Amino acid sequence: DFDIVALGEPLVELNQTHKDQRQYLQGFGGDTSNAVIAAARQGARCAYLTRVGDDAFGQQFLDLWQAEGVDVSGVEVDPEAHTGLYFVQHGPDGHAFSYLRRGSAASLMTPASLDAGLIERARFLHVSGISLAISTSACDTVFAAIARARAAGTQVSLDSNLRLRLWPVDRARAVLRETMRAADLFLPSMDDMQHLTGNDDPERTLDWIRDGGAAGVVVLKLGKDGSIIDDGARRLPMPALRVQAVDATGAGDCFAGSLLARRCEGDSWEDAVRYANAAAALSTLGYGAVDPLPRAEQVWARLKDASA
Ligand code: KDG
Repeated sequence: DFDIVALGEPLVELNQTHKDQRQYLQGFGGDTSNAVIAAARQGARCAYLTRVGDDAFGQQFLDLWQAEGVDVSGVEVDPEAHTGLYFVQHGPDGHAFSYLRRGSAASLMTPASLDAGLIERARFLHVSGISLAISTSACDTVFAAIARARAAGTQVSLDSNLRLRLWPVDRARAVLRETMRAADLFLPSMDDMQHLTGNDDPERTLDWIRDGGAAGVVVLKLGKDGSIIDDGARRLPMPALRVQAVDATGAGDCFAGSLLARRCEGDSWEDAVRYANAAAALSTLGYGAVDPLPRAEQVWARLKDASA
């Protein structure tokens, strides 16, 4: 059985590590893949549901997940399509992504080929705004996965991960609103919500989410200002850990995966969020979404320093 099964698209990462040069470091990305690897590094038993191309990058991902202890029995290999790719560029306003992913294997996922049995054997199903945005058949696949999770008593976790390159804002708002109603845990970022609601006030944003019918636990991510836990009864601000970030790519995914992993260990929301804040901060200390994801020992050491 599994703690966490995630569903979405892995993307090969080419990360500009020298600002003025045309040098890119190859790594791995894809928000839900990052999250599931982060969770595995915290000790959770994980599986990933996706489709990769029958190409060198698809094979690299299969090797990566297996090396990280992530179950790949639900990963399809598509002989006709490619594994998606993205570039990370760094500038004064942080990082920006460019994608080469249209028609990718993952975007061709369908409900019919989904290995839903894995979802029924898990505590959490984790999906994101990107899983919903990449194509209509992928969106249908996410809805089918959520239906299977709910029927089986598997909790549904949703990260907003809004990418406006992938879908128009009105569609994103409608689909994410529908999906957050089905989620036991909703993980929106303040930046994403600002695009969806037009306001930048955390309290009003949480009201919008509740008024929209979200009934589960909501953790609103405020970047360097930490996060707010709204468990339906109260709202609890949680401070962030201060670090000198090098590359924040994948920090939100590390937060999601670490939070789920700690919930599976029995942590309270408060303890799990404190841990996930520390893990996410540590994940920004190196380039790339996956390579700098911390392991449990590093997170505990950082938490110990912070409380000393
Ligand atoms: O959260 C980081 C991801 O956004 C990155 O790894 C690439 O999945 C990605 C995407 O679609 O933006």
